[in-house]
Amino acid sequence: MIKKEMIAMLLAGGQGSRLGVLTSKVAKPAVAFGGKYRIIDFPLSNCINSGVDTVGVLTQYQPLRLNTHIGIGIPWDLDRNVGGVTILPPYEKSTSSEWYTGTANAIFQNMAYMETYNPDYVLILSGDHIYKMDYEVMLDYHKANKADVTIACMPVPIEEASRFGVMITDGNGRITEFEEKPEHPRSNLASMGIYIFSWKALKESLTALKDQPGCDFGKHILPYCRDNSMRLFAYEFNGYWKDVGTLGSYWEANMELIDIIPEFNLYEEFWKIYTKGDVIRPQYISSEAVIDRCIVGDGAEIYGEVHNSVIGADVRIEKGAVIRDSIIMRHSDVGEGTQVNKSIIAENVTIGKNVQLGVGEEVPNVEKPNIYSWGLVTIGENTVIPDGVKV
Ligand code: ADQ
Ligand code: ADP
Repeated sequence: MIKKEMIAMLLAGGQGSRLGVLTSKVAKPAVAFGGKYRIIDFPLSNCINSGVDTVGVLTQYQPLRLNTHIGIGIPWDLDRNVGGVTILPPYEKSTSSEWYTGTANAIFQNMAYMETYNPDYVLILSGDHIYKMDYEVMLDYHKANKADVTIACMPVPIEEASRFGVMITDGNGRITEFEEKPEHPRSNLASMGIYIFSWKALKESLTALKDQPGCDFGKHILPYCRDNSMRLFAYEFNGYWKDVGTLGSYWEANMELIDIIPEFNLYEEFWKIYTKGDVIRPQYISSEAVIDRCIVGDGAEIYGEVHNSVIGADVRIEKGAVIRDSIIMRHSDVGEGTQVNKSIIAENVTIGKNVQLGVGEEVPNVEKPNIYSWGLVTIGENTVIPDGVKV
């Protein structure tokens, strides 16, 4: 048997319904981010930068683009004879066949994959977070504590704590209480949904709860571990971390990239973020173009004005168009004289001439719930907006 000390299981199968039209045709981890990347690039790059070279990616919801993006893992140096990246969709087994009904159920259904590597530790990751983390340092902490489970965590504003799993620890980092998304949180120490399990603890808890419907780490597995006196430790992370699961946080995380000294820096050499690079021509900025505080992807052609925005690869912005505070993903066109304010435009969108986006009423817009949300205009992929439309 091939031995790997720690393998990673990357959960990438959730629907991501809170991202609305952005995820109607694509899994959340495959959503474009930062003008060049897709969200899953961050955990995958963290893996290789941390020396974790065996990663199972659990997919289920709309996996086509995700699969194409990951391929055999070349951009992340995860094309390996032993280990590397493996895409793990649900499959029929001799005794049962079911979809992944929850995060822990998805891992349980891939017991055979994990056993191939005879791991001492399993790192469980989410496919929808923007951050840089050295998982090896977290593993050292796990070992030093002789922990069964280590949960990466961060303090969050108490008003937001109910969106997360929250925990209470004793003076030594040992978790005494854990509650998944409590209505009235008693602590602001939030779980980042990143766990290291010792193999025995993982196998035991997954097996014990194998008949639990929709078995989920936060709701079922962690409470089981706590109730069975396992050693749960909190690993406090103090870098940048953002769960981009809502339109608001997705927009914000993109906008934070264009700060003059960004809190999250894509330009650091020592912790590179890798992505699949399309072979694409260089960008072209015309003499009438005005651009400030922007990220502009390869192959973009800019003839209009762009302020404070993240423009993806191969986006064309025509003369007289004015873009502000917006995200435009790759392969989209913005026509002459069009104004775009505080909008998120998905891939392959064609916007006609003299269109106005972001001038209408703010949220909630009952008539067009798919377009307005969190004060942002959101346009799903492959949309064509005719000349003169106002949204
Ligand atoms: P949530 O953010 O609500 O809470 P969840 O919806 O459980 O996370 O999804 C976690 C990851 O698993 C996502 O990447 C998702 O795509 C994937 N996923 C969901 N269902 C899946 C399935 N059936 N099959 C495969 N993959 C699936 C979690 C924790 C909280 C913690 C937050 C931090 O439960 O305790 O605070 O993450 O963001
Ligand atoms: P994920 O993004 O984790 O894959 P979903 O997007 O499917 O999961 O949503 C998770 C849960 O959050 C759903 O039950 C959804 O109803 C709920 N939710 C919806 N809108 C919001 C919101 N504005 N803030 C927090 N949670 C929300």
